[in-house]
Amino acid sequence: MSDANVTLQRHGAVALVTLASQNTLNPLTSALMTELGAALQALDHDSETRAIVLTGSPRAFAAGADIQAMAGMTYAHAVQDNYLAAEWQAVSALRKPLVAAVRGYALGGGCELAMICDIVVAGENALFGQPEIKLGLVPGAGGTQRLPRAVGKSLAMEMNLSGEPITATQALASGLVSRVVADEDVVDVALSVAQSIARHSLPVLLAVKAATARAFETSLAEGLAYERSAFHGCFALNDQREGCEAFLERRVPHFDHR
Ligand code: DAK
Repeated sequence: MSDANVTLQRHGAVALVTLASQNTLNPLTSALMTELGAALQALDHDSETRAIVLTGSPRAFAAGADIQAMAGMTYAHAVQDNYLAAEWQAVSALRKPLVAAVRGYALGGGCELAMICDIVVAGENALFGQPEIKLGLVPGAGGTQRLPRAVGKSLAMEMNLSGEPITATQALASGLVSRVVADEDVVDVALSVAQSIARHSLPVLLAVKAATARAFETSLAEGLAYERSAFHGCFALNDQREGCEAFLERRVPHFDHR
């Protein structure tokens, strides 16, 4: 697949999806989000793909939703069309592990898109922010919800209320990203993180992602019950037998993803 806004490269069981709009700031237009959602949903259904890396340009992961389109928006239009909801739903519904490789700006919807990803690898010059307040807007895709869960109340409030971005170093210290590396290494490091994930059993990867995501959705007791049920469910898999036997036989497991 290759089109105007999103490109796809395959690296074995890992797919590299790149936001590549003509404007290297990657404004998240409806067209771009629709293409991205379609690309990710196709990969979610592709049995050869077990992990996905999402990146942007060296200048920007993404500078947020399309301000040009929002400038003329009315409340009636936004609410009747459920503006941007469907495009973003397709991305956040992804079941396979998604690693963000962030270089440059990750602002507004760009920061929120990174937060939808399961793991974020950042370049040393990356900037994360929710500048919507400067546009007279409330963040619309997780800035008020995922951000406080990721970085805590005080920093999230500061970012959302001031609109000022934080550096990659601050993002690492606050837990928004898992690694900071040289800008030129970001995609390779994210690919290598994704490769280390993609060597595992696909149904178990899906279960681990779903169970870990539950931690942000539910009470501890309900989350633990969900996890226990997922754990018990693994005993229905060939891959559980193979994984345990391979350990005891001191060999590398050969998962058949069933
Ligand atoms: N949209 C449209 N165009 C953009 C843009 C954006 N977000 N960001 C930059 N551009 C355009 C600029 O207008 C400029 O266009 P020309 O004048 O060349 O035609 C070109 O890109 C280059 O931008 P600059 O000249 O500003 O470049 P600089 O290097 O000086 O500055 C910057 C880079 C990234 C710091 C700056 O461009 C900037 O501050 N951009 C805006 C960032 C921003 O405010 N982002 C938040 C947008 S609100 C939702 C889902 C998502 C959202 C909401 C709801 N639902 C699911 C309901 C998301 C909302 C947002 O993200």
